[in-house]
Amino acid sequence: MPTPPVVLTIAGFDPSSGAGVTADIKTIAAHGCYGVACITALTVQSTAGVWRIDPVSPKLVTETLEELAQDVEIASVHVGMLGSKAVVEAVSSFLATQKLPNIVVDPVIRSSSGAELLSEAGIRGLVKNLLPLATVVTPNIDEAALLTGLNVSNLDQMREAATKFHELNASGVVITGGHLEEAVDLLSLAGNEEVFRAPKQKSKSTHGTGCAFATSIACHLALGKDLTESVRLAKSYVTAAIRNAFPLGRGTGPVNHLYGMATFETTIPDVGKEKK
Ligand code: PXL
Repeated sequence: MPTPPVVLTIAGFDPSSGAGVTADIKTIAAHGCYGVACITALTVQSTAGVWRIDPVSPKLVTETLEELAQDVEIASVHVGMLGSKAVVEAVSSFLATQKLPNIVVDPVIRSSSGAELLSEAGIRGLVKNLLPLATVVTPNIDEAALLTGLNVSNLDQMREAATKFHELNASGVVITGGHLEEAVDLLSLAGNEEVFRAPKQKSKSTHGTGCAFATSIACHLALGKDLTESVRLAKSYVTAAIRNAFPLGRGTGPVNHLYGMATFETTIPDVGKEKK
């Protein structure tokens, strides 16, 4: 069996597995890659909302990342929720020293239910130290507005925000406008842009769409696709994961990360069967 590309996700833990590292590992497996993870924060949450956030110590984060980087060849990195300024700094200095390829930064600031997931100081650290290291940064329109200080609610404003992200030294930018009347995403890369349009999807199962999108981009980059193709394929993955979702919990349910997985059948059919 050939070794699949290894995708590293650096993100928080959502016990309901709609978002965060456990969701990311599902996404990575769904793409045929191998997932390794560094947890940045524990949260108490369910589909109903986020109730508590405990950041992991920056030292534990650094040690985890260094241990993984020494052991396996990392083909791409997904950075999700970081949870504290100290963890933003630990992750930034790790990535600055290691020079890993294909770094996808999802600037997680607030949960869809409105909980604050990163402080003002953490956001400043992310802009200063992490954006310049990103192959691509994937804010939704609210995060884009918060990070650039601009209004971002239509395509022209998304273009202005993308320019601002480039001024902040982000190499590629995808701004996702899934909440707009016509769902539109803008990819801006070295002076070129690509607009992805899709009909808006009405669904109660959208918890984790941002994590799934950014992680899917990281997987496609790891598999050797270019950025434009990776974004197109990631958008299609998330659309399918929403369409194939099942109801779960009282609140916003998870997307179905593993919609493409066949029912499990052992490939060694006679294991466990008694020989007569
Ligand atoms: O969707 C943003 C997000 C990312 N990561 C973790 C989360 C959330 C939202 O709740 O909990 C761990």
